[in-house]
Amino acid sequence: MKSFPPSRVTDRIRSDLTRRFIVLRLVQGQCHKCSHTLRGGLFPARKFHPEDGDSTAKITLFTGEIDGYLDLMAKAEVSERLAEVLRDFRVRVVVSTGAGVSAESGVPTFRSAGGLWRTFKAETLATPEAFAENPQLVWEWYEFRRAKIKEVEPNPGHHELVLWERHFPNFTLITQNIDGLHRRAGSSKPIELHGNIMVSRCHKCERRAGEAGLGSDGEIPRCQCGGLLRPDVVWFGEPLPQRELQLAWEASEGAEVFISVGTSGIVQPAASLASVAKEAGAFLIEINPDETEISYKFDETLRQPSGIALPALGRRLGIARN
Ligand code: BJW
Ligand code: ZN
Repeated sequence: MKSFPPSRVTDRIRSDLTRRFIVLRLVQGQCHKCSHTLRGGLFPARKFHPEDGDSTAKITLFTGEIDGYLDLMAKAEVSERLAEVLRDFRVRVVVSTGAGVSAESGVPTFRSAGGLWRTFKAETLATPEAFAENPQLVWEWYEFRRAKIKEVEPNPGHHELVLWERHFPNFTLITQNIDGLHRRAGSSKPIELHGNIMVSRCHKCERRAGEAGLGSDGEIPRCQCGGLLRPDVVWFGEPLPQRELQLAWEASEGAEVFISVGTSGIVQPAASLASVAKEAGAFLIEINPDETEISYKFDETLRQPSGIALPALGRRLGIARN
């Protein structure tokens, strides 16, 4: 990674901040406003001062040493074969995303360092049994996560996939994510396999109830049938929504290129989609900074964060920028 003097970085960053996304790799820095010190890692710029509405001002508030600016410098090291396949805009492309694609927006993953399941126990929070046992605790946890998700913005990975949807007429986006960031970025019809955290549904009659929240006294909202509402997400041991699963399965069977982005590939049945595509003869790509349990299935891997790899691949393929 090449280092730029901060002044040069600042000019580049300012131009991208107007597009409201950027990821900085920080060695160490201190916010001159609140003196908060940050060390190492990838940070969305808005994380520094989310309350500051003027995004172009944010970088000047930050007086840290910046070790390069990842987005503009990233190269997509893909084979000629892949570039060739994707150069035909009529190719059938399926992109399947997991928590990693939202990591650069500041949404924690489940199983990587800092992931939710490293701190919280899945079985006490994300199972129907947990809800039956302690609906209050489950609701509070989801309220907390909903609030966090509302604070964040889609990142360059999400934005790039919107460009891909416009570029490839045969494009399907499948996601395990419940954060709705693909839709917020502008993807028109992501297949949400595990539901959406912003929506609630009745645990008794299954009726959807849009967005609901705990009452001011902490009371759990109820459906008109009297049943408790719950988040409209898929917990362990529950079936995936039938229509979404069928659409995802069919798209994977018909894929010529299947790109798995930011998923550990552990959770079924979503993890099987790559195999479905492979058996149907698709070319498989994995985008993930780390090796996964299913990495061996892929024809090519890009070991980069998705907010870097996807735009770099898009540029390499000549996909129109806006
Ligand atoms: C980056 C990055 C960057 C970081 N850029 N990348 C034994 C064998 C096989 C199956 C089972 C089994 N025992 C039980 C099962 C079934 C179970 C399952 O698969 N369990 C496994 C854990 C073993 N599956 C189910 O129960 C499913 N239902 C089912 O099977 O139903 C059958 C049925 C049929 C009929 C009737 C009844 C039942 C349901 C699964 C639901 C999963 N739900 C969750 C929670 C959603 C709600 C919530 O958020 O609270 O979904 S769990 C959690 O995992 C969430 C995610 O969508 C899902 C997948 O996680 P994901 O996206 O892969 O995240 P991570 O954290 O694992 O990985 C992130 C990756 O990103 C890492 O690789 C990083 O390296 C990478 N990364 N930064 C790119 N910047
Ligand atoms: Zn009901």
